[in-house]
Amino acid sequence: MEFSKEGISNQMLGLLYERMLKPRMIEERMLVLLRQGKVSKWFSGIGQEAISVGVASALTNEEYILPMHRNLGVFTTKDIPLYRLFAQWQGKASGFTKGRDRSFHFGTQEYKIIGMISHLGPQMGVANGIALGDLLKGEKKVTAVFTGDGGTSEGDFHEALNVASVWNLPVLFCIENNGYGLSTPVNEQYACKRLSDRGIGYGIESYTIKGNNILEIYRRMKDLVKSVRANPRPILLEFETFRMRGHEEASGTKYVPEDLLESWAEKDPIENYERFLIEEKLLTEVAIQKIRTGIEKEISQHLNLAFEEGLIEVNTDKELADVYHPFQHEVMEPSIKTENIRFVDAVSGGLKESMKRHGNLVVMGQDIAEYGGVFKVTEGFLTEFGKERVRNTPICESGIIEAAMGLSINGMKAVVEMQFADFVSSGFNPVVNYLAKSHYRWGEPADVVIRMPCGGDVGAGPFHSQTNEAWFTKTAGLKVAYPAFPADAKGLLTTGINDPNPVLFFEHKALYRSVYQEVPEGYYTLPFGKAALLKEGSDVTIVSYGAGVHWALKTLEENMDIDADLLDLRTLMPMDMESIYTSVEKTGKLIILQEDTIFGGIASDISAMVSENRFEFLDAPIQRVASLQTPIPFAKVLEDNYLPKNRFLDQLLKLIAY
Ligand SMILES: Cc1ncc(C[n+]2csc(CCOP(=O)(O)OP(=O)(O)O)c2C)c(N)n1
Repeated sequence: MEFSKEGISNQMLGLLYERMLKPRMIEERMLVLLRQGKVSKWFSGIGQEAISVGVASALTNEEYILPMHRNLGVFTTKDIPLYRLFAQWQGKASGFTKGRDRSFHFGTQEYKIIGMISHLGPQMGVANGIALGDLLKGEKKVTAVFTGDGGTSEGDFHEALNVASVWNLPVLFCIENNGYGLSTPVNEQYACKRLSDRGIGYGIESYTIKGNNILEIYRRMKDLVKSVRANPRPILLEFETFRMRGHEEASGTKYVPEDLLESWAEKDPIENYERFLIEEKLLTEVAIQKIRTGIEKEISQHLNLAFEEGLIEVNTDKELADVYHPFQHEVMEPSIKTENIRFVDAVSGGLKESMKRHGNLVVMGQDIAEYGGVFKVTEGFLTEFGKERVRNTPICESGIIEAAMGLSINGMKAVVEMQFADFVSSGFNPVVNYLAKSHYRWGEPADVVIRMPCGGDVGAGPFHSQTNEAWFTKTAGLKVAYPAFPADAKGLLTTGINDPNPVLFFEHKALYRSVYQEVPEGYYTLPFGKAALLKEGSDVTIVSYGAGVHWALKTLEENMDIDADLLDLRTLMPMDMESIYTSVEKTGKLIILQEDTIFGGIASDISAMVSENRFEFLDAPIQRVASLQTPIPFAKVLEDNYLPKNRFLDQLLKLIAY
């Protein structure tokens, strides 16, 4: 292996050696502890240390780095106290996740390290968001993110490269090509010649670098980092290396040809570099021993600290409280001046008021800039707020939701418009796994609102009509709003944007242009978790939300003899169960009208909770009225048959007569 020390100080040459040696020695100790069952699952980075160390060493402490599961060297190079890492691996309180996640699945703003989620690929989209934040703030920084060769097959990788290229984001995408993804050799993972070739298709400058040569990596990284800070752009780097141990420690390397392991063993990044430093007279056997003893001592001391720490205390209240970032709703009273506007205008107004109020708010979505969005919610925004904050995106829901997460990590706020709520399925993973879980896992809120134009009765068929709120209400960590009226839509959207937690904001398309209301002008907020009692009566409680509220209202208007409480939930998570209980205590009968298909929806949970907690007040079985358990059909007659609105009156009358 050829080393050149040109341009690197002797002090740095020594430091790089120590920085590689430390993760190696920690891992050697870990292997023993793992066999004794004293630490959790382990993904070895032995043989790959030069990449973690070389990349991390080229960044400042103010620049974000997003490592993967084999990048212990990133954490140690950033000087995280070892006992905190050890405590993390033992699920103890001094770790980074209060025992809630394992291994390297954590981030720390203190060290500007943003850890992975198991799904690998989302890291790259998140890096884009962080880099975008830096660009918008005018900071000349780079963001570095890692992936394995296996991870390059995920859609997230391709979406991220494309977004970074289109937006010219200062991200260094670092592929560690280590020969295998679990047991799959690279020739079954991809068929291009080199992974760096993939950058070409995205118009990205790309390089393949020898991944076991610390000096080559460090020098190239220093140069590139300097250049990208001055001239922001993405760069794709493929580091050639090899995974010397099993995918994770328990699984071994039986499927790896012996000679391959042997040839890479000869290219060990630490042994070769050590030999070079000795030849250059920059290191002696005595000095090596001294360094080793120092690291050994540090490891032992910190391990003792971690072992001495007791097991984490279980406190259910704390577990539940940490799902969301604390948010104190600030009441901003509406103006007494009102205007008669449509639902869609109210959404637009709420968003516009929030854009004026939060200079760090960015809106992103397909066709939302010049075109104003397919429903024209952001019409005129581009002129008023500029192209940086009103961003057209490529068609890549995952990549953009991940970028929104990255913006949030970097102190910004983001609103993402799904063109249709149906398409959120293409961005499902980052919503339910990244945004929803980050606060519980490592205390990082996701200050993101996803706007969801949803719902049927518009003759748009199976992929433009779904009301998919139940995909999200069941996922801990998300908030879900579903207003039925313009004034609520405006005030709840502003609150959702103030709230640092991830919010799915459902906007029913059929209401956009059909429902008008006197809506307060200017900025105001409304609290989440408070249902609205739209009608008062004593015979029955009707609970609904979204378009269902309007179906129920119409039914009551056409049947004036029905004496019902009508509750509009307004937000589904949090849900105002107290108002439902209070009403049921009065009426003794409950019917829940939901547009979603009947199984596993909101109505089922409300029904279950009322049966469990107010059974003695009930005079009849709780009724759920919902859509047929089929996809949403296109033809009007079929859709009318699918939706519950024509079945509602019948079921309501039966309940009243029970
Ligand atoms: C979406 C997803 N699919 C599958 C897995 C299981 N898995 C975890 S790591 C891994 C291999 C990753 O290979 P690569 O990206 O090359 O990284 P390496 O482990 O080689 O460093 C697999 C298949 C996962 N974590 N996430």
